[in-house]
Amino acid sequence: MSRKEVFAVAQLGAVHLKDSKQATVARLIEMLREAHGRGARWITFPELALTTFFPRYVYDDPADYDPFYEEGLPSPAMAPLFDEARRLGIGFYLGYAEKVTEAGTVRRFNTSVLVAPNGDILGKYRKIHLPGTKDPIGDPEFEHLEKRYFEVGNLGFPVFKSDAGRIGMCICNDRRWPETFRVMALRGAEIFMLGYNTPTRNIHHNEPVHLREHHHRLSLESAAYQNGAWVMSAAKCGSEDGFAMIGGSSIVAPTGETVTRAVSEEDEVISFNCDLDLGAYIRRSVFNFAKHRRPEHYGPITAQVGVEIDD
Ligand code: ING
Repeated sequence: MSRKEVFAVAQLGAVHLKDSKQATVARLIEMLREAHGRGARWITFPELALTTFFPRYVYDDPADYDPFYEEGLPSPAMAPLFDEARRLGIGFYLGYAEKVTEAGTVRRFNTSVLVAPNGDILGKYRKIHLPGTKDPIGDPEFEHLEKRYFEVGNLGFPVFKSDAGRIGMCICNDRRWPETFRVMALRGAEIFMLGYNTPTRNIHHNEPVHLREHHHRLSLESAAYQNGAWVMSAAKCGSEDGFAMIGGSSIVAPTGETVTRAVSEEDEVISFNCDLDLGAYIRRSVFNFAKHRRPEHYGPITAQVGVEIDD
């Protein structure tokens, strides 16, 4: 008897600087309701889903960028979404900018929260792989200042038990690093949920635009297959105040096949009736970690940060 469960992904179109959090949350709620209409019991929202992708701008004074953050869980802006999800009995992943005071210190993270269909908060993840720079590079087309506005996550890569199986979370750039998914798979994750904001123009170098989508898809399909897990990915996309970001929200099966994806760069719900046992044969055979992994030869992966040439 296979465990079938409808999962949805809510792709969010452009959120502009002038858009209020209330208006954006209303858009998320609309998509939540559409997902409910399709029989979904879980939905994945994007990274930093309540505001425009503000790390593209240079701010010096915290008073200028603090409005982009949320305090408290749920924060006042999030509360209507939490309430409606609980009313409809839908669990969700939500990405947001987290501001928290820990031991008297104000800390800021690029965070995602996982909430169960009954409204219980299952846990949080704080983004570990922060791309871009801390200081401006001086080109307004290419600023990507996540290292300026967020600390590296301090919660590791946790996996959460849910009534739909074990769920792991990550955020955007994390998906480019295979270590992200392997750690969660070693903790039993069967489903990965992630949101992303990926500029069409590469922040590192001027590569052909079609590669943005290719690398996004490649990263997810590899992660799904190599860990025998379902991958739900939700874009915030479109042109935010003239800054374009890729769409391509998707659901990827443990076989590594993208089974459905968004076709627009607007608000769009995609969904799929996922067989949660589909990955079992992969985890029992080709990627049977206990049978085939040889950690005694993997030392450099945790012992080193960068390349070390020893010849
Ligand atoms: N965005 C981009 C991402 O990793 C990026 C940043 C783009 C890094 C292209 C490297 C290449 O998809 C976020 N928010 O991480």
